[in-house]
Amino acid sequence: MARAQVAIMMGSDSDLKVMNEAATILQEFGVPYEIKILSAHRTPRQTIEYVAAAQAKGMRAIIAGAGGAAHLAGVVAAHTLLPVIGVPMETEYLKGIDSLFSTVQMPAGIPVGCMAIGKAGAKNAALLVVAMLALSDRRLVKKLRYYREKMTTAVLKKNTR
Ligand code: RP5
Repeated sequence: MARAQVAIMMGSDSDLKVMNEAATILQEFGVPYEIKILSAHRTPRQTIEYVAAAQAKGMRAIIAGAGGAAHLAGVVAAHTLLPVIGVPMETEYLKGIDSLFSTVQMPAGIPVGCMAIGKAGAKNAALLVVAMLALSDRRLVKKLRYYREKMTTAVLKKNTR
């Protein structure tokens, strides 16, 4: 099996259903990935150890989904030079606004790219990683172009009904 290029991390297995959207996109584009459930507060040591080793293992980017006081992406970003993209999870009481603000409001110096709340964010996180990898991979450029063409066709088709 090819070495993983992307780590899809999440704070809890309750995030898995949403974060699987990112996995599906990476699969579609043939980008090898690894899924890790590690929490910034429940497994702090293991989270840092995993992230610190990621670049040397050949990872090129990390996607981190978390909900509530969602500090996973920020903690991850603090322990690696790899680009980190955060996905705020929808939550029961504050509907993900808590996760969004926690993820997006990183103080200057340690960037986290923040996507939309929930499934759209998870999908787009993977598509953004694909676009980053496509900078040095023509095969991915072609696939991205095809992906967008398919979307365009699907929308236009709805007008012919
Ligand atoms: C965060 O707390 C996780 O990312 C999850 O979104 C949220 C709730 O976790 P569980 O209580 O469902 O495990 O750390």
